[in-house]
Amino acid sequence: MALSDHPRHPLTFGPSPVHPLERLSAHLGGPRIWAKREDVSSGLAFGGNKTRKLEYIVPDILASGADTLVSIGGYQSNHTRQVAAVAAHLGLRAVLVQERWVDWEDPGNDRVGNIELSRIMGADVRLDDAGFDIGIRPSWEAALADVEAAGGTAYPIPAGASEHPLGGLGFASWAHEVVAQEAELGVFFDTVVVCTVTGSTHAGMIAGFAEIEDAGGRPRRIIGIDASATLDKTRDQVRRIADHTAGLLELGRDLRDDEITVLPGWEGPAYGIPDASTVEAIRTVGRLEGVILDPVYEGKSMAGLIDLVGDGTIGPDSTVLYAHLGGQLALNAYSAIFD
Ligand code: 5PA
Repeated sequence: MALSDHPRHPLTFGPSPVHPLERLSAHLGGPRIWAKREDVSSGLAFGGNKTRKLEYIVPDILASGADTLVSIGGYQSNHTRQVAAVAAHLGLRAVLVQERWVDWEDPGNDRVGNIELSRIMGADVRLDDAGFDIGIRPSWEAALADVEAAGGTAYPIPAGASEHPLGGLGFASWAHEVVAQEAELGVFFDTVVVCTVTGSTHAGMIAGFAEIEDAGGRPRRIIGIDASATLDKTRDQVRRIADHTAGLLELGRDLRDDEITVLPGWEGPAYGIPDASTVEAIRTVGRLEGVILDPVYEGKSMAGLIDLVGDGTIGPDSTVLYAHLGGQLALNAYSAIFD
């Protein structure tokens, strides 16, 4: 089954925009840096990478006859906010387990930004004290059971929609979209930089670009920057989801180890906690480009990009595509950093 045989329910305006970051490129003094913007490609509560993943999951939701989406994330989860938006858009209910994934005492951490929007959109938000883990959680299983016990029909969406069997397809399709945009723009992105935590964004890209390469496309590097600070779990999850997604696309071969790169070094002291490099990357891109990054995900992947240019891993002749996956709403819960 090719990607185009998998049903897709559009939740975005169309292909996400791609544009050069001219002043950042000049500042770094070597490679040309471009961004592809998942943060501005949907009208559903500011969108982001989960909106794109959910495009391939909604047909299964609708076919299942479920009336309630049940998902999980941290207090400031972007994912659960996007699930709440998609539920509202489809006329379904959403139950969201929001765990204390981050030890971060900003006033309003459990009230502003993502969680505020989820509440506005009518989601049943349930706070839970458990800490960070990208795996399957008892609190989420309990919420699923609750919905069923109350006579509802639950549709489970795991953290980041990653362990969902169709979770990798959205970013396999992203890879094909990139190739079409390259043809229009007359560029070739030899390096893609992407933030990775629950893994299906990065994994979907790996599977999609493998398919493109096997069909005669030019090879390129997909560099995942870990923001989970639980590197081994994220690496395993990226590998597992990439293999599974490659199977859905009938790639017909195993993915090679060199196709899967998840780099540590910019995760900060823990998931959700920025370090000096995260904050510096956010300020740099804000001041040079007027483009906003967040301290949990995109600030960390941008810090990685900047350092990889600095140490020559990304060479001066490279043309780089930075995947901007959204996430800015969490900035509301990090006000103290920029006081
Ligand atoms: C997230 C995830 P993956 O989880 O697919 O690896 O994507 C990482 C990522 N950028 C990158 C942004 C803005 C993200 O929101 N967010 C999670 C959430 O609950 O919001 C799944 C963790």
